[in-house]
Amino acid sequence: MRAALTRTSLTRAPLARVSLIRRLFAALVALTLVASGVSAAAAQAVDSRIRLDTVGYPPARPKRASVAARFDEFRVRRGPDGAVVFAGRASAPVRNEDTGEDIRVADFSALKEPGAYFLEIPGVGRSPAFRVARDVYVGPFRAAFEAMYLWRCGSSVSLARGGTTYRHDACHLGDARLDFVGRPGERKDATGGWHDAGDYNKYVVNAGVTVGVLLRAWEEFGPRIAGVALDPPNAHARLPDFLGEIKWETDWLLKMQAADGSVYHKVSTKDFGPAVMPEDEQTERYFAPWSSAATADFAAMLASAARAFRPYDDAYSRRLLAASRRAYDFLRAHPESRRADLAGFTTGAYQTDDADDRLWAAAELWETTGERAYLADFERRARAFGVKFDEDWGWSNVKNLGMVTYLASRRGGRDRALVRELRAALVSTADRVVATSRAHGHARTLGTKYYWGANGGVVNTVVVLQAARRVSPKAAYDEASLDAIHNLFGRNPYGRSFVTGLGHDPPRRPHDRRWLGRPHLRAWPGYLVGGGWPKATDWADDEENYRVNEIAINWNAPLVYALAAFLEETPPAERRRANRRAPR
Ligand code: 9MR
Ligand code: 9MR
Ligand code: ZN
Repeated sequence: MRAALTRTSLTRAPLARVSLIRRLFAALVALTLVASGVSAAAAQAVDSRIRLDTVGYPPARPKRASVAARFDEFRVRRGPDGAVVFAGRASAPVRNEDTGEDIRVADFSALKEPGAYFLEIPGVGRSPAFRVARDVYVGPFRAAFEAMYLWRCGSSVSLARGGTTYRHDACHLGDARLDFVGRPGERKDATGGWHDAGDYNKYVVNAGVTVGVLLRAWEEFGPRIAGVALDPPNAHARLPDFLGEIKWETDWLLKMQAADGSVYHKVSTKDFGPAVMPEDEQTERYFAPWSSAATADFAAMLASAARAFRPYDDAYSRRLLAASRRAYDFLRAHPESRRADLAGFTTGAYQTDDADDRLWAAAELWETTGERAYLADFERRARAFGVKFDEDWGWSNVKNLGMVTYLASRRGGRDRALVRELRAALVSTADRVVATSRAHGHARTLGTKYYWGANGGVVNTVVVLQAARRVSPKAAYDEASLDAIHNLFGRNPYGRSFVTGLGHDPPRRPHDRRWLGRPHLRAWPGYLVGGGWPKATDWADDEENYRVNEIAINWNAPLVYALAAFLEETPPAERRRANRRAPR
């Protein structure tokens, strides 16, 4: 395996390779174990009671499996030859409320040698194969981020992975009509951007948290991200690939602003459309009236993007900042929270009060411009919120993004007392996440909270944990961050990965119109599904069940963020190699 870790495996999606290696590997394991006298039945049965990260672990980090069965001893065997490389004992049982199971932990953190392995527990079975490698999350990072490209609207997309080409033709080139915004019969250009989810509509509020989290990843882990070659490479090579993809969204966002500075809430069909490829959706799509949350999120995203793009494209950066300021000025003249009038629509609503969105906008505009009026606005709003961070947050609550930007700032002029209080609030929030994760049978950072899209919430906790690590560098914050990833890749009640194309037995039928109702079409790779709710065990890999098995941009973005945080496990020399692009 080590020898196979060449530039190619670091830079190209390892999906094909991994599945081929897995198959070879499974065959080998079976043969070797039979030959060495291990009972074939015990050796071959992957048992879903043994739950671990089926993608794998960075060598130096903790490694734990949750086992929903009674056992005393476990072994770790090396994939290729079946050799026992580690043996350990079960922890005392903990009650897992989610599933009503007693969970015992198998801790194999001491195993640090890179390789491919599986756990074997006499009397229970074996785990799926997993890797230990410094670059273990490079491929998943690429897949989760390239999934954003595959969501592009307004152009054709095409990506070859694992012997399959995922493609569609240019779609929704008529976006969009202005009938609901006072100009019946007229049309204005709103092409581009990413589809929201399993539906093809485009919602500014949900773009907000998505772009916000992706730009946080860039701000915090930019140099590491830049070391990973991504598809598609930025066409003009003026931008890092990562920013090139984000520009696809910000270009669209610029088209969502009205002349008065307000921002339209969405572009959408009136009702959810049929299960056809995007280019075959022929129903008219409309601008929806403005909302103050969309306008504030727009101001926040574009101010943040102006910072990210400044070193590469100053003119574009200035254009983004000017649009952001116009949105903010509009909001100052309209201080009340205003929901969009969505009377004409039955598609996604994304309605939310705007106090957190306005706070976020003020923080980003201040960080980008250094102007005191934005700072004063942010600080007043932060106090009004009671100086707090939230463990659980998302599209309807983005104040963490503003708070994190303010705390991470190197600008002078901040209110020292507020900085101190916010730091303390951040650390205590992160400590609660750590405690929650430690008390949970599957080390889930959201504990026993389940709701629509909660898998996205699990990785959103990583943004808080990483911010806390910068204030107070405790190992526990990285550990809990990794626990969030491990939970989504298989340390969960199913022992399965929740991300298409990655890890063991991933979702094959998420709710998405690109393959819905056409069972011969394979689900596209790199997508995180929403997950079971109201109970942990309510997930089903059922394409009709959009409540638990849809995919969405705001769930993939924090997955990208979390994986980006651990690209650091790739040492600099390998990162430099990864920088050189391998042939397609
Ligand atoms: O497919 C839609 C999905 O993208 C949304 O998240 C979901 C909830 O808003 O709604 C789905 O559309 C369903 C609609 O609400 C009711 N009729 C069946 C649709 C699923 O095909
Ligand atoms: O993620 C959204 C979730 O918080 C809401 O409870 C749910 C119902 O309103 O809608 C989810 O968002 C969907 C959106 O409305 C339409 N596109 C698909 C989104 C993910 O299911
Ligand atoms: Zn489209």
